[in-house]
Amino acid sequence: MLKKMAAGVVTAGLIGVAGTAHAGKDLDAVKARGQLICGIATGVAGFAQQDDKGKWLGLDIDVCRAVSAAIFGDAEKVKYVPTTAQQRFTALQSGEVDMLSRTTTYTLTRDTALGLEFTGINYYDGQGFMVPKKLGVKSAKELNGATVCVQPGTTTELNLADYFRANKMTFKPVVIEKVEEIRAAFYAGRCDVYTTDASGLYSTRAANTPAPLKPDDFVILPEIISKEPLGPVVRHGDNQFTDIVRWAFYAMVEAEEHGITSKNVDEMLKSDNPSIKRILGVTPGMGKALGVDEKWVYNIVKQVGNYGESFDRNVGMGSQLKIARGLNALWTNGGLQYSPPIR
Ligand SMILES: N[C@@H](CCC(=O)N[C@@H](CS)C(=O)NCC(=O)O)C(=O)O
Repeated sequence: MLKKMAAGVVTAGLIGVAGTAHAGKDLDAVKARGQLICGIATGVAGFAQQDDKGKWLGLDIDVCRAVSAAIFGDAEKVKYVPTTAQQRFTALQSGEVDMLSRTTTYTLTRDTALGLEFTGINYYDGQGFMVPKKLGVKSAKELNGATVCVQPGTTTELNLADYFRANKMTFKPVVIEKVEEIRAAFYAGRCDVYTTDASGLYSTRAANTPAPLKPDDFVILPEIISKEPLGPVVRHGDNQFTDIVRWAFYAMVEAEEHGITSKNVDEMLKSDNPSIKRILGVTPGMGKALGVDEKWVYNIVKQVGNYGESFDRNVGMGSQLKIARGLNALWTNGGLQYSPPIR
């Protein structure tokens, strides 16, 4: 009895201090509008691409859908706004979009001086180089004097300069903002090398090589010259909205770790495992703490899938990209994907 009372006092105390979740201005605006506005890439197969009916699909799209499912119980309440690398931060800062989920690298300056907040890492990446096979280049160290296609407003541009300087090599940049134009320039031979995140190179090679060229005519060099942790971003100023974006993604990772999938999630509602009961809201509390419905994780997993399902379908073995899990495997399988506990 004494123990029970003590526990009750502690719980009440916590709620007293933190209060139940109050919606901030960004979350209020999303709710009032009945729609989340998600800033995405303009077209990167596997991450953000439109199918023949105009529906957006991809690993980054699934993060937007998860946030929508957490807030509205419906993954479809999203308006997608394509942004170039150059435009993306202004779009977020100005309020044109509520969040970005767009192959965006988490860096200190973006997370601070730009007034933004990264909420997680949905794809651990690194920058690479792609060249036509016929050039016979085997290593990035052989690229002295090369003409390099690069997108402005990216970490890519900065790493490129650092890498060539550090290796005492020179290069001629061909800077092009629009991704379809940079691809066209590369495939037309206007530059010897295309550099971007390795995921972007795999995606471009698999999905955008124009006939009669074949993906196999191009090689991605072995050097990965940077860390590119890609993740969702929000503006500073609405901590509850930030929390929802953060935990909507973590929920996908946590669900994978616990073996909860879009196929078995209804079955899992009957599980005796206390963690699973908490995650799926059978034992209430997590939804209340986050200020969303107790079924938030159920809705995410049922409608979007867990992280592994999303990875496989969009960029992994179930997709045309066939990217290995690598660093994006769960920590339990030797990778870096790790969700703090949902408790
Ligand atoms: N991760 C880097 C590069 C981001 C980036 O823009 N990558 C390109 C290549 S995959 C892209 O997403 N382009 C699509 C577009 O511009 O719509 C950064 O955050 O600066």
